[in-house]
Amino acid sequence: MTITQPPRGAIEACDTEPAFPANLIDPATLVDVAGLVDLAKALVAGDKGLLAMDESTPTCNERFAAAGIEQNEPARRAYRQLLVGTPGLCECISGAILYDETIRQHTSYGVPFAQAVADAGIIPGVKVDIGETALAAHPGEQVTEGLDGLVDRLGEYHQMGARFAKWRAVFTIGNHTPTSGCIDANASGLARYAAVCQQAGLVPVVEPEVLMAGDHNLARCEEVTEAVLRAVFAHLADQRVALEAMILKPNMVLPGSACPTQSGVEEVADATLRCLRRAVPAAVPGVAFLSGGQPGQLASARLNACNLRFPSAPWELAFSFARAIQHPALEIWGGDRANVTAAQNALYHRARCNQAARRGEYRPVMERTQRS
Ligand code: 5MM
Repeated sequence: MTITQPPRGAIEACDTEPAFPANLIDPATLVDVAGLVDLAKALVAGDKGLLAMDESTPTCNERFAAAGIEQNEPARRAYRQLLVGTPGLCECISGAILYDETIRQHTSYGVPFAQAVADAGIIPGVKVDIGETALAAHPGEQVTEGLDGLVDRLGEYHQMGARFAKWRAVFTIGNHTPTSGCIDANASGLARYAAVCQQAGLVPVVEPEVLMAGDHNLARCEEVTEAVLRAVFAHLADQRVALEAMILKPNMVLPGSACPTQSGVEEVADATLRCLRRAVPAAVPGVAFLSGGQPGQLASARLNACNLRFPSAPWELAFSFARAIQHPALEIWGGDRANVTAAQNALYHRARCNQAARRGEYRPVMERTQRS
């Protein structure tokens, strides 16, 4: 589909701008919207999900240190090669999100990482934000950076083989947070990133994460998540982002990790879907949840409940987990080459469990059957 622009006067005369996809893309930067729509659909098709393996170097090192693994570039490369080389991974995983360091690396066989991902039957993607910084005049709140030079970086990533991108913004629940200033600044950043991505021919994965840290209850998380998502979609509309050609990567609606009342999986699924229905347009093809520090089995059970209880949701309800899918594999590997196969089997197992959860067919008994 090629989008052409109506005469400029036609747009300027409008009091309210028509929503995408009505002829709003500048002819100087014609975008193959149909290609992006197909790609976005492919990322959430069937019962597959995304593998988030885009931990920044500090985060990766932190997780390596906790598992007693050396923290250096060869170790990070070896671990990412282990993940990508997992036999059969493409049965459950449609796309893998790489980090800047990884997409610039080659495997030990000399293959560029994005190529290795594609060779494994998985669509390569890349995290393109450069992390969070303190938001001025908003104590305790952060804003995500990375818009400067983004057009050039996206061109480079596309040449390296990336076909989608990811940008994460974080929101902390406190007595007086998140503030409207923090929500607005981050929603604006997410929307500007998404528009630039589509212009560069990459599908944007838009990740507004309301953090689980805190003692707030489920209702408070629902209230905040809804406010954040409403702001994000208002900014996406302002920036003329094609909703059909993006993926939303939100948190599930959960009580804070320190909340004395922890809700059941059905309650979490109901709150999550109520929130999404209120704030996420049906044009978005897929919602790929982050795990946010949930234990792997619980994340699978909650994703399962979402799919089981809402089979006719307008969006695919998928996953884009990092910790909840990688954690057992990382622990088993421990930096030792002798453990690679066992670690890959653990990764494959969690991927299979989440694949079953996509169909509403995950059962705790599945945890007892793992290939060896
Ligand atoms: C929330 O983090 C994303 C999903 O991971 P979980 O499933 O573990 O919550 C993840 O893609 C994250 O954005 C990357 O790990 C990068 O995080 P850092 O902190 O390294 O930028």
